[in-house]
Amino acid sequence: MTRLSRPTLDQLPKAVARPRYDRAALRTGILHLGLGAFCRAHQAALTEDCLNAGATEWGMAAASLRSSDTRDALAPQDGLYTLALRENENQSIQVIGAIGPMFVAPQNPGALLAGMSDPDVRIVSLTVTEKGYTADVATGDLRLDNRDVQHDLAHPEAPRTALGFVLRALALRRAAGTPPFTVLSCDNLPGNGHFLRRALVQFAEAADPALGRFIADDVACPSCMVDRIVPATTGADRAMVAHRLGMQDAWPVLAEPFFQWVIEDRFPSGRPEWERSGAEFVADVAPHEAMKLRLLNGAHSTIAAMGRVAGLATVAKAVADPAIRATIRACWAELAPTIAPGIDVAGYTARLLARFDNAALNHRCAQIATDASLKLPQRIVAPLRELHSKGRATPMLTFSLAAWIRSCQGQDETGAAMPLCDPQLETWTGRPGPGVPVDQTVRAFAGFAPVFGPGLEPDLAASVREALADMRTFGILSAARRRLSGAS
Ligand code: CS2
Repeated sequence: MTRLSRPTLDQLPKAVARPRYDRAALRTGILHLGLGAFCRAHQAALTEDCLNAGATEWGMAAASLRSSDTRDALAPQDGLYTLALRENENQSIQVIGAIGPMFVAPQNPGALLAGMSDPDVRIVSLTVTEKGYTADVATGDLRLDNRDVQHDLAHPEAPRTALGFVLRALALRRAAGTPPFTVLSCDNLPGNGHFLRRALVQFAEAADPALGRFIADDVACPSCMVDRIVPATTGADRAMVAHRLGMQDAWPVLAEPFFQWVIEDRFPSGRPEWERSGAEFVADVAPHEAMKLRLLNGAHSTIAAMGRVAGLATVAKAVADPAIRATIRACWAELAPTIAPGIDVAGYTARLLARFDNAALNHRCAQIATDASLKLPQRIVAPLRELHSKGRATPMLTFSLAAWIRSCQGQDETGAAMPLCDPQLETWTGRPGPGVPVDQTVRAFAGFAPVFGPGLEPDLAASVREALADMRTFGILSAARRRLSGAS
């Protein structure tokens, strides 16, 4: 079968949208770290609109920080790939050309650094997931005990971490008299720009205090809230896309049509007009970010834990279960007072449920459960503590924590294996096994600092304990129903 690539573009069916600009004339204005599905369905898709509108100075380059899989799949396609947007039976399909040069950091760190030092590059954006920041999500401090951070401090010329690359490239630009790029975090972290900046400055200070001052004074790290549900691509998705294109695409991306990108407008070296395709530029991202992290991502983590334990593999299947649906609604009701006034929580959550119901997405609970211990602090624990300090009842948020603990215990309720996919938890030597009594289990988890910092408050821990005991006795769905009805 023909393969998608520059020479085969004009053999695509007429209905398939494709780049309307001359790709050879693009300059690389953005270098993106983290060549995953999310960036290809979100930042690159919005940048594509700018390129189609003639802003040829904003072409993208992208780098994988770990594996070469995506680059290997896309290089024979000249970086072209398909974005299929699906909502139940509706589908639109587009070939995106925004990404030109691609790097695989571990294969050739010098090439990536050279790319980042190019004066044309004015933005370095990141989707490297929570753990990619090598910082403690609960405190925001750089993990100086991380082996890769230590490596980068000792060998700055060949970094391994995202922050190591950013730092080295900024140092090289400074030495060459090239203005710094703006560093744009696009990960689901609270105050992602501040979070990134703090870790970056700490990193720089550990290497060279003058570099630390330069980063603190002269490098902009705007925050932004990104949103689009982008499940991992499956073989069935590839087959569907091949059918629609009449040719093969080794790594298409599937996503929902909905997206949001709310960005703090602080780009001293310029930026694309992303507002052209619906991004919003604001002075303060925090309220939007809290809304999204707590209501969307928080619900996602609860759905993922409950769905996995109950043996419901996807978000759509899990939220079709009345007990899980009611749990999510109850969590939203508990969280509502933590959301800024002026935000239409009822409208937003109604839309969220419709998005979760999108059966065409096949969004797997196991995907969301990955690295849960790095996600819960900002999604569940922070708002829970806020509510607790105001004396508010939070029975379903503590239930969600119990569901997470239950989901870390190896086997689901159908008896199937439930692997952890959370390296931070896997290496925790104090992690209680599945047979350990509820009391001891909750005591151990409540003392797990990366999630709970100094420890979970005793009354909250008691509430988690009751929920976990119920889950063990009645099963997770009955335990949810009992809790919702006030029976436990
Ligand atoms: C999800 C997010 O995997 C996860 O943790 O909650 O990737 C979520 O789908 C996106 O943030 C939606 O914008």
